[in-house]
Amino acid sequence: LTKFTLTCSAASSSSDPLLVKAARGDPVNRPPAWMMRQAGRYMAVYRKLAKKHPSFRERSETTDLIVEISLQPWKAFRPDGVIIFSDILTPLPAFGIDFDIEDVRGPVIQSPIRSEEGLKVLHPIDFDKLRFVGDSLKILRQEVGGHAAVLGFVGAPWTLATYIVEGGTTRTYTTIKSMCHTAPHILKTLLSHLTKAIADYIIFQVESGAHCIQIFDSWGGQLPPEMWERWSKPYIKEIVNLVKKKCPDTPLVLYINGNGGLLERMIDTGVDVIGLDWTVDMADGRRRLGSGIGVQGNVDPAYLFSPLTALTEEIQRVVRCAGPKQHILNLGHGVLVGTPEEAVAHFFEVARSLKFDTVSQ
Ligand code: 1CP
Repeated sequence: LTKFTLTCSAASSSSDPLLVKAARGDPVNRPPAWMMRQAGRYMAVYRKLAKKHPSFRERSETTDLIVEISLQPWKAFRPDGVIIFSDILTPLPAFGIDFDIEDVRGPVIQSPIRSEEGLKVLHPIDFDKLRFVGDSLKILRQEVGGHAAVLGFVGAPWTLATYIVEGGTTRTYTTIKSMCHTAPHILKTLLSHLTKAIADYIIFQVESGAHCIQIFDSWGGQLPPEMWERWSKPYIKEIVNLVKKKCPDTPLVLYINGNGGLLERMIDTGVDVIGLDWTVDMADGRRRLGSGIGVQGNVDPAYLFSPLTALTEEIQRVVRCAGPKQHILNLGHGVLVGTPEEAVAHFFEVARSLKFDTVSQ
């Protein structure tokens, strides 16, 4: 408990990593940069390791492998944020739901929850089953030694529920969307359970060493905005409330894929930074969100396949539009498979070379 108070309530200090300063809105002389899915299949070292350890669950649930994979982009590109190699589904077995990740199909949940009976498997989150996450974050914090922020992450209740109800990836979300009308109480019970478990899981990650947490509501943008207000936002808001009570200084970033229709509605979730996907113009995003909140993003991941001069210009344009305050430079979604590693290296070189007094005129 003592350790918890120490790590969670540390007030901001000048030794905080650049990314933490920017996320809080403190002055910085360039935007910190990291990439969603910066560890993964576009890297040759990752593909080599994945051949040796073909099970995704093994790769993402073994401390040594988690640390090694998380550090692969850190060693190669020196990003300002080192995200733990994990998945939004990783905590599910710790509260009663088993899953697998198959090579072609992606995430698979053998027993989707769609009924009162199905809810019976749920139990409070058991952190004994997630020791590899806590241990990895502790080691990552030592390994990057304050030179970068260690990033933890979670899935938002709605996004996790899409997998738990549909049984895997979906294009149409028809089962879960119809459940909003045919079995609202079952969906609400599931979302409430996820809310408590995910809030506890964030606090666990912060206690273990995460400087900053990203909440992925990746499929929140699949809901009509009015439905997002009812079926996703209240649960995110509750998570933010619960976490901010215990860890008031830990910045929270909220990312929704396809959030052009939701931006204004995201502001009062209470998060510190809003991730923009690449379909929103950064200048429009800033204008719509106002000055009280940070932004992250939003270079189109496809720019990493373009000539490096075009990539450089686009990074500079995005940074100019975002302005010097409270911006974390990132892509508008994850790095694509097949992305040249030279382009990723270039992205980070350009990021490090930026100076607000020269690019922001
Ligand atoms: O081994 C592999 O390469 C399998 C692909 C893969 C990887 C690399 C999966 C399966 N998960 C991951 C790791 C992962 N997942 C990270 C790594 C940390 C990093 O370097 O950024 C992160 C942040 C995630 C988060 C995640 N998983 C999200 C939210 C982010 C987003 O892309 O919007 C989602 C939606 C998932 C589910 C998931 N896991 C894996 C896949 C292929 C998917 C998406 C499937 C779908 O489209 O429904």
